[in-house]
Amino acid sequence: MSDEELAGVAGYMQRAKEQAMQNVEHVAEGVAADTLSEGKLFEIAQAVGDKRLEDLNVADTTCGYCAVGCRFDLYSDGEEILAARPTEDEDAPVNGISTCVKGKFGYDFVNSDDRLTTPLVRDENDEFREASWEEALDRVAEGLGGIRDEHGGDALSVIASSKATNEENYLMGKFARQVLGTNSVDNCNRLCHSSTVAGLAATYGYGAASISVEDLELADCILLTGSNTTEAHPVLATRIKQNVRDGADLLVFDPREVQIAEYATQYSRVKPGYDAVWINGITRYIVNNDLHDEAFVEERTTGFEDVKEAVQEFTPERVEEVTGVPREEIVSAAETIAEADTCVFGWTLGLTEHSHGTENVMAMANLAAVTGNLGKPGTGVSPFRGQNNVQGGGGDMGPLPDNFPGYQDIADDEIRAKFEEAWDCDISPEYGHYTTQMFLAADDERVRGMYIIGENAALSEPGVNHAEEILADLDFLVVQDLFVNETAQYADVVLPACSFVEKTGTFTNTDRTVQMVKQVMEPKGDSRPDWKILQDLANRMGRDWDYGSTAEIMEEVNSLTPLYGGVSHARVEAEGGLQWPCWDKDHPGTERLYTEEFNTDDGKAQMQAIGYSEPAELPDDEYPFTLTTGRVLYQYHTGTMTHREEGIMQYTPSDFVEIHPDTAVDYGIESGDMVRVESRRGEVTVPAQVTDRVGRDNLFVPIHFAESAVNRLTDEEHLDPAAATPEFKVSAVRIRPVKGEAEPVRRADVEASTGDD
Ligand SMILES: Nc1nc2c(c(=O)[nH]1)N[C@H]1C(S)=C(S)[C@@H](COP(=O)(O)OP(=O)(O)OC[C@H]3O[C@@H](n4cnc5c(=O)[nH]c(N)nc54)[C@H](O)[C@@H]3O)O[C@H]1N2
Ligand SMILES: Nc1nc2c(c(=O)[nH]1)N[C@H]1C(S)=C(S)[C@@H](COP(=O)(O)OP(=O)(O)OC[C@H]3O[C@@H](n4cnc5c(=O)[nH]c(N)nc54)[C@H](O)[C@@H]3O)O[C@H]1N2
Ligand code: SF4
Ligand SMILES: [Mo]
Repeated sequence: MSDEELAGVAGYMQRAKEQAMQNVEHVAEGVAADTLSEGKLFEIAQAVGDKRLEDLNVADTTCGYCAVGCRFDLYSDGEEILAARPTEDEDAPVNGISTCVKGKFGYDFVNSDDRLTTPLVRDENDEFREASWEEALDRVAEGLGGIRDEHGGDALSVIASSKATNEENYLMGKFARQVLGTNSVDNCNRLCHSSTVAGLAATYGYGAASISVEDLELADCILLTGSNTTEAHPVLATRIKQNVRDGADLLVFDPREVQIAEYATQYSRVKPGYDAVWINGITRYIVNNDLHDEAFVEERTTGFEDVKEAVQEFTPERVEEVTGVPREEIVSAAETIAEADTCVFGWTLGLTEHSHGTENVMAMANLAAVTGNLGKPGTGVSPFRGQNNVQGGGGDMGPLPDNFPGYQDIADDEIRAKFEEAWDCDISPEYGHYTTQMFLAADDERVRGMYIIGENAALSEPGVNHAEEILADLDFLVVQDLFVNETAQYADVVLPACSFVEKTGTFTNTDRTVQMVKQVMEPKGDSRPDWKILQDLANRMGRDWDYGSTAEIMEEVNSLTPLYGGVSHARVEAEGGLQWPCWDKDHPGTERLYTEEFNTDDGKAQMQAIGYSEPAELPDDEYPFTLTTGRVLYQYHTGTMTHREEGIMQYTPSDFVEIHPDTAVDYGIESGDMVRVESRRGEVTVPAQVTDRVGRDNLFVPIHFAESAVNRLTDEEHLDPAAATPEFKVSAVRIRPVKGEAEPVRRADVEASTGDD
């Protein structure tokens, strides 16, 4: 690099990155690692003179990685993303001047050499060749249209993308129903928080967080479970830690002693798969000792007596026996929650990715209701959502088999008639397939063609050995993505889409805030935003879509979706974000749900008696360990974005298996040794990370690498009965060391610190 370049912003970015990556290597994990404040690593004003800054494009936009919804200015010279700089506080309600390493530096994927820049079609030799948009779209129209005409729309499925904008997801749902004639449209929420959505909707009316992120700092007590907050939602973790430093209590229940546990007033190790048991145990202690909020229960809930009766079996002794949580810890957690004036209940996938996740969530919803912790500042339920736009694009916009936008039930005749009229088509009242069921339905050819947009199903679905066979056997598969990911390898046509830095629209974050996403670069090569691709395709398949911008699409959303009635681009822009429900253009948006009433027929929270179910697959002599799966800070899911970042790859070059030191001794395994992990469905080989973060009988493997695709091990058949979520968090497995070179496990060397950030 020349001196001149080094002096410019690109050089500065490069050096800042190198410095950041060195920091994370050398400073103990926790900190340099989890959130980076602006001042620490990047002073753009100091890096570029005003003159050069004028030559750059700048857009204030929203991060496209996770659902925290950090806001920052992105700088580009038109060729690449040069810098991300958090904006002023008032425009960045969640993050202020912080971001995590992904939002700050994770942009090399945009210009990566293997970025898809033209459409690809399969040729006569079964190889991909480049094609014009005309040819590729014709092939898709023929492929999907042919199946629709011969077998009916039900033979087609669409997987929509929670990476894409709200406006694009609205069109994905509309395309499925209007153009293809199928209700089988779903998205990654099914693999993630759909049991949260089902459980909260059943009890309170809305399947979403009731809080604003600010409540994490207002609460006197926070109960966190099944959430590796510092790695998966780093900026939220920082806010929680701040509150703990200011004196709040933090209770953490997790089978792994994740880093946030270091800050906890109480950490309890739970046996994976039995959460309803300890939650009901806490509720029992509270109601039996009259520690519940009687006035709230009386005025604002129904079902208390049923709940009280149902929890009686969960005595502290029983809870200890089933979950491994010592009885005193149930008592102390219950007392802490009851004594706190305000409490927030936070959770993530440890609670939901089970064959009975909805039950876990409903047990939690009962606990929040009996303690009256809803609708007031510093109280509420907070499922931390996953993908950047899974709340909005994956839920609110209705690319769902059972709901239109705004959670309007497709089986409701009046609602269906409204959409049939607006979209000028017939819509079946029968629910379509959930994502997990699409793959099962394809087995007997009930599904013959799929349109997969921005979802790497070949790695992220449960039981991918089977998913791969299904994808290979489909009559027609079209994939729309930034890369030829593992799923696209099975496609007949691959359409090149744009990433969030190349398009404009909105994302909705984990606390229901709709925020602007703004284009800062032209689409790479011949790639196109998802909404434009859908429009071209709809028009090729006989429709007449004529959207000039995503703002126009949002106007259509406003007219059909009461929750988003007043959410226009102009307002989101002017007000720096708007929280739904926002009923009309004069409505200010909703900071906190349920301040006055619940979204139920009688306005009360409808508590229901909840027992507990066992995980679908229990450990036995043959498969003695319980495997759980999840994430690490630096990597994002199947790696399409983060694997193209050199610094990140140096730091976390592969998946690994966390093994308890006693187990490691039993098997003669040391950190770095290669270990084969086998389930009844498949096997993967990964380096060992010996650590007491996991319990004696548990193992943990991340989900980030195709080479060790952990979903070869997971089970696709036992799904949550209400939400069809798979049991990603529990599989019975066995292990054996395999001979061969030991691999460096960079992350293994890094133990959590008690450092201050
Ligand atoms: N760096 C990074 N951040 C991300 C993502 C990413 O890929 N990388 N993905 C985003 C997405 S889409 C999502 S959904 C979120 C997920 O965010 P998290 O759910 O926090 O992420 P996981 O790593 O899946 O961790 C789940 C936690 O559940 C615990 N757990 C496992 N089994 C059980 C159980 O039976 N009971 C309980 N109580 N806990 C259990 C695990 O030990 C772990 O601490 O992260 C988002 N943020
Ligand atoms: N074992 C196990 N499996 C899991 C989980 C687990 O905890 N354990 N977690 C589950 C969860 S919570 C989730 S959310 C899923 C995640 O699974 P996926 O959603 O399949 O994972 P990603 O790698 O994020 O895939 C997103 C794809 O979208 C592309 N993309 C990015 N932006 C855009 C865009 O704007 N437009 C288009 N068209 N494409 C774009 C990316 O290149 C990538 O191929 O994994 C699930 N699978
Ligand atoms: S915490 Fe999430 S939204 Fe914020 S910068 Fe990191 S990945 Fe982006
Ligand atoms: Mo997710």
